[in-house]
Amino acid sequence: MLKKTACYVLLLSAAIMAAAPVSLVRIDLTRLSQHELQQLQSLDIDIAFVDRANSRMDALISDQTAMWLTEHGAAFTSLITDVNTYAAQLRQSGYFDHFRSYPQMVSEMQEIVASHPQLALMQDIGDSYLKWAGRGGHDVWALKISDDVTTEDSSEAEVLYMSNIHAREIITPEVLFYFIHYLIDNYGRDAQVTHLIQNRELWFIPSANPDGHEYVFQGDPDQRDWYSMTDPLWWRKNMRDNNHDGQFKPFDDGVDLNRNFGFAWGLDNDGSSPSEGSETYRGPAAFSEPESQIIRDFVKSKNFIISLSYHSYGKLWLYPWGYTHDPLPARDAAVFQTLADSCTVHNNYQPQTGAELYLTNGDTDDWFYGECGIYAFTPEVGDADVDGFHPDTTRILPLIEENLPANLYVARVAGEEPIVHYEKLPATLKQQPFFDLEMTIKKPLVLTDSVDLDPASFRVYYRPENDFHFSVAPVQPDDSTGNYMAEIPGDKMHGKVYYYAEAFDKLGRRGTLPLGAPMAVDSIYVQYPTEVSHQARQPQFFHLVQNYPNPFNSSTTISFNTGRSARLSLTIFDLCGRRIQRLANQDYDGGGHTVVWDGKNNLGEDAPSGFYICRLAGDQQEQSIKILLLR
Ligand code: 0X9
Ligand code: ZN
Repeated sequence: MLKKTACYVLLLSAAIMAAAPVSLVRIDLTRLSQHELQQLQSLDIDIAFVDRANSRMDALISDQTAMWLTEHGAAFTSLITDVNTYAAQLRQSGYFDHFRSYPQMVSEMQEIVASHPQLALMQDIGDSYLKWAGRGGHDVWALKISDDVTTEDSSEAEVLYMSNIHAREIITPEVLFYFIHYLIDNYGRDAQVTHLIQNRELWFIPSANPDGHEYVFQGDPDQRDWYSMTDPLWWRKNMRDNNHDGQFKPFDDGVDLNRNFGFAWGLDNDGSSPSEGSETYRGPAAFSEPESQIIRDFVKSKNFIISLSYHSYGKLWLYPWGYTHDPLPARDAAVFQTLADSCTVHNNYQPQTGAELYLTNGDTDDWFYGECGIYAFTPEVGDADVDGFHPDTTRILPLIEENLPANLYVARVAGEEPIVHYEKLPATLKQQPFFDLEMTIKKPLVLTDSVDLDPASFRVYYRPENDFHFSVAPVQPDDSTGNYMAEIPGDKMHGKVYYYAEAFDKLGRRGTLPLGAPMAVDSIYVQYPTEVSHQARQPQFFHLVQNYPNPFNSSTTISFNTGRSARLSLTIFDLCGRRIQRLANQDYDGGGHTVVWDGKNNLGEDAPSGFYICRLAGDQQEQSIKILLLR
């Protein structure tokens, strides 16, 4: 009898702990002891976001957990007092109209493929859990974007963009669709996009968890009320029938797909849960789930260099390891840090390892990197203080747009060789005639193999803060050290100076340091305005005259004089440093010359109105003028 009572009490307490979450709260963890933190962890609450720096976290909690927190003196504030009322209001307000349902995602991909069959194709990469189980469900679709898209070109670097592995993170497919449209719409118009589509194979899996996404979207059409269930708006996992009772029940079912991958899977119960009802249930085995198997097999069939798996929220840019605080091998740590730094230049997300956020095991990044050697990142979209899972409709576009530069950047850098290693200049310098930048031909960060450098291609680009045009400084071998040297002229410089180094390998592949320059650059701060008289080290032998007419509408004439015969190139750039048109690259005799620009880009299309930089360059000297095109 006594035994029976004990058993009953145990069951009761388990039921209390499993009570449905009713509110989203922000918990101040500073007042909890280590022991209480462990206890809190064993309550297995649904964590939405952790802010380590400020010792706080957002979590969906039941009334019982709220009582426990109060009893233990943990301060918490309600972000959403009643998650079900909130969900009902959201559904009623038409909030979901601002996001794509899974059928919408699929039909939109089909439309893109139908209208751009050369650039886009769709691949059915497998069945979701519910489809596999014969209970409805979905095909999981991947979209590929590349020129000549039906041909697999092994020389083109492959990049994977994925989102929505967690059902409720509905902003994440929007980030991908915006980028997909940006690529398709700008092909043949924007030089960078055209280059990427011609030289990369970009793959997208907009929803890695379509069953879960539909559950979030549709709600529970049968209005069932299992133990006063939480609205499906808050669902995170897939739809696996854990207890094989033939139906989906939110309390018992679902696997956290981001704990089901096969690297260090189930290493311990902190990084994932063995309990079926837990929000971080890792499943009965590594890759037990159709969705994670699909991604595993798809990734194995490709050769991805970089991957992004979008989540929300927290403004983070995470990378391995997630399962341990052990550092990565030094070379890879440097690559991850450099890539993450550059990805976060524009969105200001915090780059850090997954483990620095909290330990997990079985997440995608660890398997992608640990098993496949992919530079795998998990961006967390959205500001914890402003957005949460459901940003205001006015915030949706900014959140999407802030990730466009990183999406473009990883596409670009996946096929580039970061091949120059340079000694960073100190942050602040007193004025000197020249700042010497020393470089070695090292390969500290190699994304792909086989680098055969062309030392003649070494360049350093620099610009003052208030001028978008980069000037170039040649890089010369320094025979005494075996290194290479460049000189950034110090005269006329004050304030901030931005610079980066560039080199090409013998296949013509470009590498820069920092990676992704000119978007990512280093900077020095020049302390004093110049007092140093100009010390020209290079003989000036040509002179570029302002174009006429300027501004111009249909064509303009560019004139220059050269004091001796020389090989010169004349190139038009836009203000972002992208090459628009090469007007000349030939030998010129000494004397006066003219070249006409008809305002077209290198695809023969009209360049849009705006300022352009016209650069005349020889091997010893270069000079630029600014041109204004008005249509
Ligand atoms: O916990 C997750 O799966 C991800 N965060 S989320 O709030 N979107 O659920 C982060 C996974 C990153 N990896 C590690 N933290 N180890
Ligand atoms: Zn997530």
